[in-house]
Amino acid sequence: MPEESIEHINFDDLNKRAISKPIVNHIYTADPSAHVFDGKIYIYPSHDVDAGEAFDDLGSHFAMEDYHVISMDSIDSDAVDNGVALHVDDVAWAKQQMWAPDANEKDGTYYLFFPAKDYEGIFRIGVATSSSPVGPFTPQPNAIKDSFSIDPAVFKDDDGSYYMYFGGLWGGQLQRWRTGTFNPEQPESPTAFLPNDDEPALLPIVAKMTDDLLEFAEKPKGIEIVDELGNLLLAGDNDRRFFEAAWLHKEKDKYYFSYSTGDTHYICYAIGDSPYGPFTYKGRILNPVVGWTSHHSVCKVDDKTYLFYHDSSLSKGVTHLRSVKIAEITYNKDGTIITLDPYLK
Ligand code: FUB
Repeated sequence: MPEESIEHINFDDLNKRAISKPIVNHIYTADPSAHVFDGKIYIYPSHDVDAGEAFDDLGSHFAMEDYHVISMDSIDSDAVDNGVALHVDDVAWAKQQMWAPDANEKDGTYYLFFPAKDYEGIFRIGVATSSSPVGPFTPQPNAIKDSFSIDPAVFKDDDGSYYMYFGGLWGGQLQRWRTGTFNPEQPESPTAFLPNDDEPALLPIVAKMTDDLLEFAEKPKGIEIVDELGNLLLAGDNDRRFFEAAWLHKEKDKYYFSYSTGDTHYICYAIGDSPYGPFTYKGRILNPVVGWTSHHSVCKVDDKTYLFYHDSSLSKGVTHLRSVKIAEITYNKDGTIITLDPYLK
């Protein structure tokens, strides 16, 4: 739901119609990446704060400094805030903007993957490790070599391989890497360097991880999202093209790549047969929420599948003060997902 329309919203009424409530309300949380480790639910969100930065289209108002891990014994139980898991001051290469993270586990070690701007103002992706899923996490001294842009999501495939999906337009800087190196020119607008509307949209990125999950095992490459005819989605197809918030999950041997369309505020998905794609666009998982951004994860808990998402209802529409929510999602027999409306009509 675009920012300009929030002044007309009656938040008391909206919150009554919301399909879910914030899982915590003592802090603002966003961009939830959910996993089940050892039978317990762990949510790795951004920790939203008001740092006094003005709203702009580069997302300068998202000036987050640390991460808290939220845990839940079951989908119906209270959510527990486990305190600061990692702070930007403890990451040697990172200067600011601890944006949407993810985590995963391998051989008893927990890995937190996070984007932040380095001292040159370039978004990179880092890794921090812990023996506990709730941290505290110890960061690597450097960002992942050849990493760029934002919103890492790390998927473990059934064969034990791990893949990182990432990328984000505008403030996420993906468009500044079109030539393979960072375009250092100061853009006058966040849309500078984007393809024309009739050109293929920028692709989200994937890279297989090394065995120790600390680096990319291969050069990152683009993931194709195509329409029903097999044509790449176009840059001007704002209702369907990738913007940010990559996530991958598997259902009945099919790979589901889901993402936010950014300026049109949908969470969409596309289905493929390989973790590298191509993925065929199938539809929407979530219609627009209150607040400019929409960001999610999909996680199976017991035998049900849940969408972890956020909105800005608790802050009464403040774009950078969001709250994580959870809603069940269901599949049709053909594997398509039934679209959720975040607020009942
Ligand atoms: O939280 C900061 C940014 O907002 C995330 O990285 C994007 O996905 C959007 O949710």
